[in-house]
Amino acid sequence: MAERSATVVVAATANPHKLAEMNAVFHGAIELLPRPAHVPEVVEDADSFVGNARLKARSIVAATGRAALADDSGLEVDVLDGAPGVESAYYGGGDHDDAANRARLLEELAAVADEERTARFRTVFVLARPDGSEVVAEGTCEGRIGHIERGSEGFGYDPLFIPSDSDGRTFGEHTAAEKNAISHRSRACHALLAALRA
Ligand code: ITT
Repeated sequence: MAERSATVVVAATANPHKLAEMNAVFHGAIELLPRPAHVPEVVEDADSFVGNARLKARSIVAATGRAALADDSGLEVDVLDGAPGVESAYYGGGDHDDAANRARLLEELAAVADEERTARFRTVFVLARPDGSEVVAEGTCEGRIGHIERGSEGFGYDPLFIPSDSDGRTFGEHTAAEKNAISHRSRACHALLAALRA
């Protein structure tokens, strides 16, 4: 039987952690070409993950004329009505200042008891094509927010996020392979692969 050929897309992300996680799960089934250096960062001003992922993917399609894959993702904390959500990257005031983002989150939750610290990571992919068509896929990972930072693996909010599907360690204390087995991003990757096969 002939092997199915890989889908080749330009990666919209400028975040090397995301890229590494995606490549580990796609394992070549989707080949990610590097984001061209000349493409300016898009202003992510949509009010939803899918809206921002579409903005990012479409800007790459416009600049390259090729299909592009964008991931917009973030953390939704129930007691904060879903915040930081689409503001996850700059919740602490800076731009992608992970330490400041985590510090603000701990501050907002200072008086919140364990059972009310439920949260989830969400990833939404938009694969946009030059003909205007697109494929959307999503993945979530349920968990809760710890009281202190633990571990130095991963990125962003990982040292504070304790996934429900594991043993009480934060994502910061999971190896890359362990995180990829249960993460929102890997679930979104599998959903995207399934949608492309359908
Ligand atoms: P691109 O837009 O270039 O893809 P980005 O880092 O700006 O990269 P987002 O706009 O989607 O990505 O912001 C996502 C933020 O949410 C990110 O900066 C982290 O703070 C957080 N985040 C997303 N996925 C995460 C994960 O797997 N672990 C920890 N934090 C995560």
